[in-house]
Amino acid sequence: MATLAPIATAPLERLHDTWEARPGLYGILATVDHKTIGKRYLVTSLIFLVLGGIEALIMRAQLTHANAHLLSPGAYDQLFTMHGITMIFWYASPVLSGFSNYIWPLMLGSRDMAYPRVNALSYWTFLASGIFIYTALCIGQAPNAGWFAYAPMTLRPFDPGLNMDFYALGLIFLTVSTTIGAINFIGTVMKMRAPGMSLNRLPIFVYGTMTASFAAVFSLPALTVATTYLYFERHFHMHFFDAAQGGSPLLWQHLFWMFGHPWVYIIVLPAMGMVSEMVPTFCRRPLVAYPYVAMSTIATGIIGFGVWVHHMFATGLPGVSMSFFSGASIIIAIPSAIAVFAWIATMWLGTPVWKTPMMFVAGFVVLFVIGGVSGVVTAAVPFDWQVTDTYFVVAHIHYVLIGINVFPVVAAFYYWMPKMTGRMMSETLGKWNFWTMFIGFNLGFFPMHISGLLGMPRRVYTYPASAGWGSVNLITTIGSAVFAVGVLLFVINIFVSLRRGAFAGSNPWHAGTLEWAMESPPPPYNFAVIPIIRSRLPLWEDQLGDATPGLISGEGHSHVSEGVVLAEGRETFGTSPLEAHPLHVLHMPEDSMFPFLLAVAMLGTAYGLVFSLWWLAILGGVGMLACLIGWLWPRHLVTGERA
Ligand code: HEM
Ligand SMILES: [Cu+2]
Repeated sequence: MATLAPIATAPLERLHDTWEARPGLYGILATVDHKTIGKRYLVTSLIFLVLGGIEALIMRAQLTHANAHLLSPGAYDQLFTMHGITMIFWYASPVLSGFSNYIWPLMLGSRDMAYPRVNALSYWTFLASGIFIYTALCIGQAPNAGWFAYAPMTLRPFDPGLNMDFYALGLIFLTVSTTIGAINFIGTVMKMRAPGMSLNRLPIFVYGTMTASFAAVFSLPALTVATTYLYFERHFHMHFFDAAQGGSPLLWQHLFWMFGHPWVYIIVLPAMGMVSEMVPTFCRRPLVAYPYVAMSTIATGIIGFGVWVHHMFATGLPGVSMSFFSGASIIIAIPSAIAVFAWIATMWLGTPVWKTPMMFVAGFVVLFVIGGVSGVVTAAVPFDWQVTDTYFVVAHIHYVLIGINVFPVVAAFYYWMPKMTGRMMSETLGKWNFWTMFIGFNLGFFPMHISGLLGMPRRVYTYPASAGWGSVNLITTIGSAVFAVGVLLFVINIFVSLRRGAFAGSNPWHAGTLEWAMESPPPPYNFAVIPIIRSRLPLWEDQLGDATPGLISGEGHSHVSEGVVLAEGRETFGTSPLEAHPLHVLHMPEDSMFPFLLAVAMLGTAYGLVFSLWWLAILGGVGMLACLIGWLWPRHLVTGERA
């Protein structure tokens, strides 16, 4: 197996000095290291997962039995909305960005992302927008119209507090982070791959995040437009959504779901990609049908733009358009099914090793199938009319979101944490973790299908005893509590492994992809020499020989320990988009305070706008401008840099 051969120490020290962040506060705030940023993303989004989970448990406590009085209707509204937006926007997508940020350059054989400062800005704006939205909860004026915030409910006459102003501005703020993050991923995949890592040698995880990033760039503008309209309508009496004044409430729904459905794929495709990395490792064979899985990832991303109206079947649209969108929604299951068959075939043909990540992956496949089936049936218009806005849909979204996002994410923590920290997570605790989460989840969420079919509407703070929904709800609450214990075990396992986990070494799972080539945790410069790639699984070439996928006879093998050192300042290769031919040596930027300061200024503006403190908004705006000027100011080349 290829490992790093010792190279002369002098360049290593130089590399270390150039790439390491400065100690102290400056280093903390100014670092642009993708590994640090990735870890911050992961920790912050886990905190949001816990916050959203606490909100969920409070709701479940209220719903345990009929006529409960733990929460007022207004408080319940704020809780389900905060729970929904926290999970969807501040947990599910950022946690995947965290993994991609950390893993991508290692997997691609690069020393950083394409735009390291933009990367830092995307983290700081993510954090700042989260602080902003939780300010609303702290002052008791959290968003309260559901995560998709339908007009006209959200307009001033019906919702006069600051609640929906926080929603509109918070999402615009977060969109900045997500958009620039996505552009960074696209730039990275196009330019920053190790020489020889052609498109047919890219890991599926990279395909997943890449597709999600394109989808984000094309779908987020619809959300920005919708939320900007909402803010303008609420503050400046414009009438985008007010039917009485010639606006249209349906305009909100179209804009929101044009963004909203692609977003669903944004928070599942990278997770499916992570599964496609773990399955081969634990089944000890390359992924079956790699090209089809790669293509199906892209196909899902594209078809995902043509199904949004399935969220609007109950709005009275013409039958023809409904049948079109119903058909598209059924068709989109096909590419997902291709991926499922590929994983099952890989397990079938390989020899699965049942480590904790693999158990979560197998659990994910089961939940994915259940969530997929409840999705396909709701794509049929008459069935949707029966179950829309009932707990059947709540069951469906949780099977999809927890099944396709949370389970793979937990698997990925078990899988990649050893790379990030140098220590293994406990397998014993891991098994407990898996079974409590899996059993708790199914116990809690499967019965929601039944309460939905029994007619229980979503977003109700309580129900009468005569409705007959008491026992299903009791079971649901118990299951949710068991699931929460599972999440707690997971968090405990993280902390335990940080202190006492066994040392991981460079490649504890004997995986085949490049991120396992260097020691764990990786040095600040990632690779001592820039690797040269000749197959899809560079670290398995010794075992698989000529059967390694992506190997072309006559081209030779991958080199991980020999290659170009590039140690004159922060340097890495820029390569061509298709074949990854080395084109030029890229000079990567130094650390900078401007991304952090820019995010602080944006936070100021957001507070100014929400509280109508115009002086603060203007001050923030001036601050932003100043930061941008500082950021873009032409620098003189310092010693060691090359033009
Ligand atoms: C312990 C785990 C969880 C529990 C017990 C839970 C429970 C709930 C409950 C009780 C509701 C409100 C139902 C209603 O009144 O209509 C809800 C809504 C929702 N949940 Fe969860 N949830 C959990 C985890 C998650 C996760 C991980 C995600 C996403 C990644 C998520 C996404 C949503 C969404 C999008 C809604 C809809 C909010 C809305 O109606 O606007 N949930 N959940
Ligand atoms: Cu959808």
